[in-house]
Amino acid sequence: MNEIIKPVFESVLSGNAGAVKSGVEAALSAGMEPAAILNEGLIAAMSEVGRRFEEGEYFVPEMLIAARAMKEGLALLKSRLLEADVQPAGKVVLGTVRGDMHDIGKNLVGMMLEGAGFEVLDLGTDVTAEKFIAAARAGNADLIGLSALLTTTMPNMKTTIQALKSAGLAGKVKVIVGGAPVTEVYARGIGADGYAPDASRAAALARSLLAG
Ligand code: B1M
Repeated sequence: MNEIIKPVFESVLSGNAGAVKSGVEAALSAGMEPAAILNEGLIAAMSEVGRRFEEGEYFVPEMLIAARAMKEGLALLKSRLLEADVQPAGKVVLGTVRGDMHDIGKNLVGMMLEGAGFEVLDLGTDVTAEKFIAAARAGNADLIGLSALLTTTMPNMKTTIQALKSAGLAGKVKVIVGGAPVTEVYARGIGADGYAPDASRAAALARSLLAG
């Protein structure tokens, strides 16, 4: 890794938002391409954060702090990326399903997806199937992410997937699901395209589903 991008990478890992900002500014001043700063600095660091989380070296707080620091760098780069017409890895519509107000895990999933280069439209909590459909259509989404934390709201994932099918979006938009009570078997049973047990694996799953 070159000396220009190293401070960005390391500051994301340590969750130092100020240092991420100054590192991105320094890399831009040194003439580094915005897309390279994104890929080699921010995305590479978030993928390392994901690896450490999966291996039990990082926990939710470290992941949250790193993701927030990454967001500061991303905010600085956004206009430059648009000018350079750098395309996102994909467009994701994300939300917690109807009746469910839990959003901490869903927010973390959104941050990891952004860290992996996706454009994320977060619809918040208590999101109806109709809202998911309208947002996916309006935003030309590639993927929808459904989160649920309650056994009583999990069935609304199924309702949402059925409504997507009725709306003719099945096959055009992939659906991934997650949340503490959700399992791989449940996800398969309701017709989701994938399940991830945590935010890091949700980003990896989104990448693999949209890769081919
Ligand atoms: Co609630 N709550 N809560 N709660 N709450 C749980 C979920 C519960 C297990 C607590 C318990 O009883 N032990 C229980 C559910 C029981 C059940 O359904 N069987 C429960 C209950 C009952 C309730 C209320 C009904 C309580 C009441 O009012 N009587 C009520 C419901 C409100 C509603 O939603 N309509 C309620 C309310 C609340 C608060 C508002 C107080 C608060 C939410 C604050 C907020 O989110 N802004 C709250 C909290 C904080 C919790 C606990 C304690 C923590 C949840 C959390 O944030 N975890 C929770 C107990 C627990 O889980 N230990 C509990 C941290 C977060 C990082 O993890 O959300 O699992 P998690 O997300 C993970 C993965 O699941 C995954 O990645 C994340 C990060 O790695 N993931 C995805 C999540 N979404 C994903 C989507 C994906 C992929 C992966 O793809 C799209």
